[in-house]
Amino acid sequence: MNTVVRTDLDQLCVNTIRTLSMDAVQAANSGHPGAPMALAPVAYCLWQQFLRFDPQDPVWPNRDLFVLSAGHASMLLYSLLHLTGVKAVSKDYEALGEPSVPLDAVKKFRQLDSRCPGHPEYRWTSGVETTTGPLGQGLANSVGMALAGRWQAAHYLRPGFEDLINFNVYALCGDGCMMEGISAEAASLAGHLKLSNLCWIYDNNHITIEGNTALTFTDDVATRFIGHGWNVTRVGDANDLEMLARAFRTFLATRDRPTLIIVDTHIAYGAPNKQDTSGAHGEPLGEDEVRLSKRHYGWPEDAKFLVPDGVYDHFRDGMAKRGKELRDAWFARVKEYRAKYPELADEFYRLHHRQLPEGWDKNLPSFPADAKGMATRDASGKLLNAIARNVPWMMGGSADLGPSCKTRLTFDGAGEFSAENYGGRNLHFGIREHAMGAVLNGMALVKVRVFGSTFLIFSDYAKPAIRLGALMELPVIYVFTHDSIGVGEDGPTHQPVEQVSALRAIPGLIVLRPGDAAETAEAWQVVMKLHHQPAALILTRQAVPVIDRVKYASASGTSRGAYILTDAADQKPDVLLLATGSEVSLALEACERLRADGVKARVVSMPSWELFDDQPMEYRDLVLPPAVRARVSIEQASTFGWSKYVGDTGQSIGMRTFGASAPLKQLMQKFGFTVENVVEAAREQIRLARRRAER
Ligand SMILES: Cc1ncc(C[n+]2csc(CCOP(=O)(O)OP(=O)(O)O)c2C)c(N)n1
Ligand SMILES: [Mg+2]
Repeated sequence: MNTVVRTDLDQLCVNTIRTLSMDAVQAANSGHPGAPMALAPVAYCLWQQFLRFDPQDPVWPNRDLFVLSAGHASMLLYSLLHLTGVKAVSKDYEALGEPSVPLDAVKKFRQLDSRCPGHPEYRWTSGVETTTGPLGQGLANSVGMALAGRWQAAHYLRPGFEDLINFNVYALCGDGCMMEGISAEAASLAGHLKLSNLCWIYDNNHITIEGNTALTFTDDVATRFIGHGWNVTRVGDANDLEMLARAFRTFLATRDRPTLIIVDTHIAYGAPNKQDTSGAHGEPLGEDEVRLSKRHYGWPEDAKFLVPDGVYDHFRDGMAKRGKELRDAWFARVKEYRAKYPELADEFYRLHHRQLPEGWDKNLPSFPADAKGMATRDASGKLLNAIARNVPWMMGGSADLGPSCKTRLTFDGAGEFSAENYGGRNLHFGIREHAMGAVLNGMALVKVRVFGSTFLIFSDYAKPAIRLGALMELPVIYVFTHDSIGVGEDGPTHQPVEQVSALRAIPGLIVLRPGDAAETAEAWQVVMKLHHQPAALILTRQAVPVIDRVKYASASGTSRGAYILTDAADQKPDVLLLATGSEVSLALEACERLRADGVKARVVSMPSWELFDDQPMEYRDLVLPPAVRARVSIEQASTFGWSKYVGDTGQSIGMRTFGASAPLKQLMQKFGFTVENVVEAAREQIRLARRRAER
């Protein structure tokens, strides 16, 4: 059989998605064919009939968003991006004219530099709205997108322009997403916030990698979501386009809560030996099974990457035509809006281009020297409030620790975001750190400026999302407070040890642990200017001295990651003391003690390794002269990684065990964060260096 059996165009398009996916996985000899084969009609129905998306302009701000949370089914998305002719977009959000996913890219699925990598990657393939693969993340991203959509509508819409921001968010997920805890956090939050612009579609195929879900997952998913406050509907046959359309219409008609559509599917639908088996999950079907499946679809068995006549046209005349009309009409409306509300329109433009408003840094507090000092979390709270007041589209919140992390926006009009007030800028994530991270990513993907906070120790609970934010290059700001054993009596469960190292190990994440209030002010200005990098501010619970900037160097060196805070009189130090955060003032004290004894010491404040590593070599060598090998680092965290700066002969004063529950002073003694200990380490370093020089 070598010709396509003529069925209706809908079926032809569905089968094209299926066969493209099968062929790509087979050619790569790697990937997941089963889910695309099963979900082709679901995705087809949604895209062709409902999704408001213009392939010519895949970044049009009011487009509907499609999230493939089951990222392993990436070929489903690539097939759609290819068949609908989605155009590539530049870094500056300009359409380039060339296709995002040419057929050649599909043929090179999973190969180096192909626009079709193993899992969908935002930023790399235009039309991919978020990076997915780690299951459940996409679902929580979609909640952030829907939430940010509601905020944008509440903030920007004016009478007569109610339809300007009304995009919907669709997320497609599988059993894996449903099992991951993050989906429960995200669903709970979305239900609570009544996000009726959110629709999840559950690929209920009863199969995961190890076999049937009878092994692991017998939840009554419908009941669970009803419990979360969702509208739940069901489609008993994934191949029934009419039933699917009805379900989507039900979603569109539901105005008071999110919708879950449970679709009963058959993984690898049409593959005679692999359908309904986990064998169709993580490996190619095999040439023979591909052929047999094609036969089942009425497809030419030997054709590969075949797009039959009429398929491109059908998408062009359906989804693409509708999308373009909607998009053009929207831009016409924006023109009218701009004429009437130029300031709001300007804001909206800046928001969508990740720009800051004029005067975003006006009226920032400054912090005079103060030996008694101030916790860096307190300084941060003041700065955040001053900045957010100047940046109308900046918002965020905490996983129930806002009062402790000082991330509440307290100025007039900031407001509380809730189902009754979508215009509020204080978000309340509840005790859901993991979802918070992924929701922040989703919000950043629709371009609002976001921050989130919790105790540093609980950054672990958000880590998978922080990592994906870094991978996606999203400018999410994390405020992590209670940053060390300095939290004292709460004890080792709440005292971070390895968290800073772990965050520093994430490529692209800017970690900043400022040493006092003034460095905190500089740090906030650094992170606000980041457009494509997430950042983590690591802040103290306890007061630390506000350093005398007349006696010592200005905090402006913070933006270079590390700077000389005080130096030997002849600028030829015998020993370098490197410190971050609360240990900077300890280093200064030790330095003064050493100086009183005639020892030439230099203190380097080192709030950010990443920023410092980015400096030219001349600057790095100026701050840390290679010839000076007597070096001591002081940081109340794991010493992991410090050898990069102190060298293999230097000493790191840090944490090598978990902490303990006790008042702060006792902990400092116990773990060696005392002036005496730093002085002794410095002297020992100098002794060792001299001995080496003599050899
Ligand atoms: C957080 C996370 N854990 C594990 C995996 C590895 N993994 C990829 S797909 C999959 C099974 C998913 O099953 P399901 O969502 O039902 O997809 P289906 O096999 O039905 O397509 C697993 C365990 C992953 N991608 N992410
Ligand atoms: Mg499954």
